Formats: sequence, structure tokens, C-alpha cells
Amino acid sequence: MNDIFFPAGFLWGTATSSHQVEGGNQNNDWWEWEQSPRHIRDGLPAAAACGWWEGKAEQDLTYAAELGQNAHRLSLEWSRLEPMPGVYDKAAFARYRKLLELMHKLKLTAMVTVYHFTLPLWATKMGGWTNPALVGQFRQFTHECAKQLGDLVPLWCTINEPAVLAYLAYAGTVWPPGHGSIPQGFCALRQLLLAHAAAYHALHQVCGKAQVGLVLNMPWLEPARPASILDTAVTKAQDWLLTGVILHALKSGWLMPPLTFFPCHTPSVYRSFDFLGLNYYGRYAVRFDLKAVSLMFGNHVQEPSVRTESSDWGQIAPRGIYHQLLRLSRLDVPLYVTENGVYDNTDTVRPKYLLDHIAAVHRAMSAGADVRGYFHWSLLDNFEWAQGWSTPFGLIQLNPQTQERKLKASGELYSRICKANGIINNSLDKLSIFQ
Ligand code: IFM
Repeated sequence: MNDIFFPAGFLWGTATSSHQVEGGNQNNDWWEWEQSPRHIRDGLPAAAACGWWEGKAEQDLTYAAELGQNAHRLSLEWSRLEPMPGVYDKAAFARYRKLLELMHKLKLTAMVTVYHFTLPLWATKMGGWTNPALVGQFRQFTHECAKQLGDLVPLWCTINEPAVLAYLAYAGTVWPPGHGSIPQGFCALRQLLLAHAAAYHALHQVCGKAQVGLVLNMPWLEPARPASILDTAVTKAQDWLLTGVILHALKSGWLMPPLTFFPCHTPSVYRSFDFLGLNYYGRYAVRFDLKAVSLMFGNHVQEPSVRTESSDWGQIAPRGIYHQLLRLSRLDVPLYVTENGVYDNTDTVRPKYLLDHIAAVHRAMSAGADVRGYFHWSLLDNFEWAQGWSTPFGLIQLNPQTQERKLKASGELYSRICKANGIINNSLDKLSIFQ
């Protein structure tokens, strides 16, 4: 690989989310869900997580800055900030202000996600995202966040991965509320898009200068047998449901089936983004299968690859991030890689994954994508939803029992990349993993 450099001012960061790192969140739907061990693969709940709420965030963010990162993406916990409808918790807002002030001092540009998967229990009782009234509640909540924290946040993400949430939690049964109803999945996705648009406008009402975007998880889907018309058709159908329908709504303002019965023009959604965030993990090979009803008749088939334990995040394929960035660049706004990473118990796959994906981001930029930053998922091992603690994604290893931290080889590698603002090959030779 040749040396590669990124433009001055490029953001190098890591991403986290409130419930996954804070600990002690007992007023949200995930806490309730975790009370049943069969919901979590290893039976272990978030519990104290990474201890961020109790003070460990300061230590980890300071370390991130020392490692050369110049940005961090975190999320706000709605159930803490608005524990009851219309009642805001001053102390919780003060805690986030303290963190954001520290980030400012550390020269970590703040990217803040308003909503990353967890709902306050009161919102769950309303029916969660299938209740249209939640859109208004979310707009008011976002407005309050903008008022209280807006002076410290240049980059806002409204909602993280709306399609993933809608399909796993409402169409599927693996995340709360686990409705297992495909129509409810489409309904939830429609509401989430409307909530995104409402939040976009609320943020701009308060913080004129803020840049506001939506974060999409966009795996790279390819027909398992490229010559098969059926594999190609189901691949396109899955891509439409995960990504296409959302991009279409953002570009044109039209909500299309299956989000609505008939196409419906929704002016609030039209171009409600100043940037787009791409979460990219891997590739899926899609094969037509009449039995795969819940996957729109397209099974994800495992082809020989380094990933053998689980295919939950797809096969490792850096070219996918390249293609998805170029696809997003057609919407003509700045782009951020808001998440990219791999779970890896031994940290043997991650170093190469990191290098190959960053190089692919660079190739996409050379081909015209206006990428402004890269946020690795994640700074440190954390609670991975239905997988519990069994799939560590961090650059820093965490023992959740003792709260001990240890930098992984991939963390050291990422630090070199951040400090060099690119990949300088002879500096990598000095790393023990490459000797
Ligand atoms: O941990 C999650 C994160 O919350 C959302 N994007 C994918 C990550 C890895 O699964």
C-alpha cells in the first residue's frame, strides 16, 4: 500500500452510544428487555457498562485525545434527560454539558446523536415508534437538547440507523419491543423518518449554524449468483427496504411503499439533511429462497471469508464502504463515516480491517466523495445489544467486571493513523503486529 494522506482538518474519531457505555440506565426499554436473560446472547446486561455516567467518560475521552483523535461521536440518553413526558432533568443535562465542555477543551469535535435505539419507558408504554404521537414528543425533546447543549455541538445526528431499529425491534423479535410484525416494522420506519425530519427542523430553529444529518447503516448487498435474475431481484428488494426507500424520501420528499400504502409527498422530509452519516460493517451475498419470508425471500449466504463465528455484520469487504460512499455522494452533501468496525475477540482481524477500510475511504474521496471524517466503532468494548458482551468492537479492551482498560494493537495502529492524518507504511512496520 502506498502512503496515503487525508485533507487537513479531517476528523478522526470513535463512536459510542449512551446505553452501551454509560451504565445504570434503568428507565429505558433496553433495561427492561435485559431483565430476561434469554433476550441477551450471553445473558449479561449492560449493567454498569463502561462506567461513563459515573465518571469514567472523562478518563476515556482524555485518552482518546492523547491517542490523536480529534473528534468523538456520542449519544444522548432520552430516558435520563426526559424521565417523564415534558419533565427535563437539569442534572442530567449538566452531566452532558460537562462532557461536551471537556471535549471542547480536549479539541475533540463533538458529533452528538439525539436518538440511538433506547426509548424511555414512558414512550414504550405509548407504543413506541408505531404511535404517531411520539414524533411530536421527539421534536420537543430535540428542541430542548438544542437549547441546552447546542452551543457546544457543531455536528448533530438526529437518529441512528432507523431501518435497523424498525426491522429488528418492530418487524423482528430480537430487540425491544420485539413485536414481530412486518407491517409494524414499516410503520415504525415511517415514524422514524418523520421524527428525523421534525428533529432536523427543531435543531435548525435553535442552532442556525449546526450541521444536522441522519445516520444510515448500509451493508453492501450483492446477489450470491450474479447471473441469477432471482438473486438480483431479492438483493434489490432488500436494498430498497434498508436504504433505497430512505434515500428516496430524503432526496425527493416522497414516502414510498411499503412505508405508506400510496406514495405520499412529505415536505418536511425533503432534503432534511446537511450531511449524511454512513455506518458500514460488511457485505452480504443474497440468494433467492422461498422459505426466507422475513428476509423478503433473500437469504444471506455465508461464503468463505474470515468471518466464521457469526454473520451478523456481514462478510468483510472494504470495497463496500467505497461503493456506499460514492452512492451517498450523489446526494451532494458532506459525508461522514459515522461507524465502521468489526468485532474481534483476539484483535487479530481488526488491524487489517482498519487499514483496508480507511484506504477504501481514501479511494472513494479520490473518486469524488466529499468525506469529512471517520469514526471507528468503537472507542472501547461495550454492551452490544442482543449480543451482550460477547462481540467486542473496541480499540480499547474493557473488562466490565473490573473496569480495567487496555489498549489493543488496533488501538495503537489507529493512533498512528490519526496522528499522521493518514497511513504511512514505514511507521506501521514498527508496530509489533506487523513485525
Ligand atoms: O453497536 C452497534 C451500534 O449501536 C449501532 N451500529 C452497529 C454497532 C455494532 O453492531
